[in-house]
Amino acid sequence: MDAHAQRATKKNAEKFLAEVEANLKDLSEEAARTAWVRATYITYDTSWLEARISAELTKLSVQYANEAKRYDRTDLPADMRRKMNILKQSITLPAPSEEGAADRLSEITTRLDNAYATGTIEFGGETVPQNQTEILMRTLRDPEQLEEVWTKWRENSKAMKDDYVAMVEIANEGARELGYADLGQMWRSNYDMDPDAFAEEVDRLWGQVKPLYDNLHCAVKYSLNEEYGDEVVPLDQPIRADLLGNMWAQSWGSIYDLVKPEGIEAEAVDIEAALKAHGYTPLKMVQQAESFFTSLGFEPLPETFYERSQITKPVGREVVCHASAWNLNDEDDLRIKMCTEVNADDFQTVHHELGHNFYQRAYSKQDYLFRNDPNDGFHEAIGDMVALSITPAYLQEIGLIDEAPPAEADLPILMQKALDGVAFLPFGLLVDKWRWQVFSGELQPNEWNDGWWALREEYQGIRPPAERPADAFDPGAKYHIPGNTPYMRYFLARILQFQFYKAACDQIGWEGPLHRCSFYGSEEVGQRFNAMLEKGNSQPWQDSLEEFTGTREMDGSAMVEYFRPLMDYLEEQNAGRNCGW
Ligand code: X8Z
Ligand code: ZN
Repeated sequence: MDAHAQRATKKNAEKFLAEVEANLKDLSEEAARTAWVRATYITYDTSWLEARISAELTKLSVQYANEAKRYDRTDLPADMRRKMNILKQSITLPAPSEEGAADRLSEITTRLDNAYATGTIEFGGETVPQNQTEILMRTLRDPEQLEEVWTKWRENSKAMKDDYVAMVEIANEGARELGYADLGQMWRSNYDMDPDAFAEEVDRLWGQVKPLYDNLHCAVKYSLNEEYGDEVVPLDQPIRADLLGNMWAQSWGSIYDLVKPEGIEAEAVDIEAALKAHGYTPLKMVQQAESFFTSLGFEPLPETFYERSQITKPVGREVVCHASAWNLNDEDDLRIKMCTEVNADDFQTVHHELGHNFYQRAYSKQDYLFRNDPNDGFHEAIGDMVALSITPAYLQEIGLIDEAPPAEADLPILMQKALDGVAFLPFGLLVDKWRWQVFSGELQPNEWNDGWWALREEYQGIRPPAERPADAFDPGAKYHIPGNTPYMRYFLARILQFQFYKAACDQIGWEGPLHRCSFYGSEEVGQRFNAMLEKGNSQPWQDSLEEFTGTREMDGSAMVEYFRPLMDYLEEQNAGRNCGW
């Protein structure tokens, strides 16, 4: 069809959308299968194939985005208008139409993703692959060794910088061609609200939960000071980033043993120990997570899920270990790709990933362009909302622990959860604050690393273990930067997860303290939840949120309520302390 010959009538818009949906469905299935093969078997050839098809998909998506603009002034029904908007807004990395740009862009992005996945460090006389470096950061306790692993992992990302510079230039040009000021503005445009209002919205949400973070930060700083002394953890400075039990200091659950509440005998449940004591394998962890969803009335995963998923790291070939969930054909070819180990983090992550899969299945009956979430925080919140129901009572019910801990264990349990969920908030917020500054040119390439650390200090109150070298590209040490996955979704998800959870607990008539609620086994919650999931991206997120929770606003107060007992305790502990940084 010669698009330019068509007049921008409603009838032509209908024809246009039908053609777009058919063609994108076809090409994206092929692209997804190619991407799967590359991510689970990284070679020169699989990378070549993926780069080629992803360039083709980018070109087609950009072409359709431009054609959609022709209907900007046509009077269209709401669903068609929404599809046009989706076409114009939803390309993560657009290329300009200039010959060769899309190909260059996808060569770069494939190379960046591979560089991250295949990065290694030399430590203790061994070559350690990416996913094992994460485990070292979780388990080592010697500050010198932690600094060594932390610093060596960031040697890998230095080499990514030139590619990243070129990528930003091309994708920004692509965004400008589509009518945006820069790529950051394009990303912020995808939330059923004005892009500037969205930036204010995330700051508002952060303001709601920041007191919780500040108190957690203070308590952790003092505990680490006790453990490591004034020299390693001076009380008047941000915390050293490598001491927090995580490669990026984004969630701190692994240092629970160092920072657990004092003077309380009861302990949080040691999930890793419980999994190991009960002979859990990675496969069994996935099946356990699946059974949570089926307890809500969701259909079991298809056989092919277990045949085709990558649940553990295969031997003898390079793969992308960073966890992800896929629907290869938009019907029922659901899979996860993980390098699962038996530990608490991965138990959380299998729930997270299955949340994606059950969501993908729920909206698969929508028209092609609506097969997504209405706000990218939703996708990330589903599995995490379910994981909040992993209470001691639930763990006892599934036989992972013999006895539920006494009520005094509430504080340690909340502390454990806060170390992951609350600690994550400023990190979730700042990754894209940094990218927004990079895309807008507010930060120039020679300022990128310092700009990164300025945000890390401002929001997280952390600092690098030593001054960073001039050629460092530390943001590249986090998967989502070379992987080009927008990150604000995880911040939103952290807020939404508690909102969804509180709504589900209200639906089952829960009257106890919020943090003890588990909606395991509630088909009523399952049905109402599924009703929201099925809608996919066919309506604004405000409508979907309202249908499930009764409110049209994202709101951090459910999270604040959940952690209220911990907040009271922390405020008491921190009274008179030198908090802040
Ligand atoms: O990337 C993920 C998921 C895949 S969508 C494993 N997450 C973020 C991260 O690891 O940085 C989940 C929590 C935040
Ligand atoms: Zn996810």
